[in-house]
Amino acid sequence: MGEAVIFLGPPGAGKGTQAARLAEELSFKKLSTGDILRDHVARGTPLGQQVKPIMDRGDLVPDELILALIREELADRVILDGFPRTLPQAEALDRLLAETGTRLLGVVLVEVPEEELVRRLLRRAELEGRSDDNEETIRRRLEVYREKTEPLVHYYEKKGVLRRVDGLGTPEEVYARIRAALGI
Ligand code: B4P
Repeated sequence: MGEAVIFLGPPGAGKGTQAARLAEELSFKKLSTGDILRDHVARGTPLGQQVKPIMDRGDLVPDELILALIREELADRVILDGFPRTLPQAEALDRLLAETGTRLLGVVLVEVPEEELVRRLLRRAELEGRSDDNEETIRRRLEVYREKTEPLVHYYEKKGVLRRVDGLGTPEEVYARIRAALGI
């Protein structure tokens, strides 16, 4: 029987950072839809060419493209970073987990105030130069998060699997809170 952990939270909350560490320590596969899409863009694949303008605007890539990626990449023990991001994605994931007999260990919601999110993403823009880390796109990504992804908080809360974690502080402090919240 497989096991999965989901990381949920606004852009810049530290999901990618925390998911990477948890995956390494638990020997789970980290599946980041953002990383997979950026890799396609960098390699100039047909999918990459299709999604680049969408990502540069800060909008979400269509659900059917994301679901095809997830079906290909899902593993036995997996940390999902940046997926699901819409209700149809969450419903499709539920079906996939049921089909593969995978148990959801928890959904970690990393909570960070908006001013701090913008500050972190602008700092990353200076360090890494990601094309979607400019102020206009960051505002759009936050808007899309509130509209499309935030409803998942209620969705998972109703299922009793949501674990809220304060994302302020050092990555080390946040990580300790996540381990405690998941009880693993
Ligand atoms: P993502 O790659 O998922 O981008 P993100 O939401 O910005 O999160 P990320 O993981 O990069 O940032 P993090 O919070 O870890 O998505 C990018 C785009 O891909 C989307 O806009 C969309 O177009 C597309 N996409 C991806 N998945 C999709 C899906 N399922 N459906 C549709 N479209 C999809 O970290 C941010 C920064 O904060 C980092 O620089 C980090 O170093 C720093 N940081 C982390 N923890 C910190 C801490 N405690 N203190 C200070 N800084 C910290």
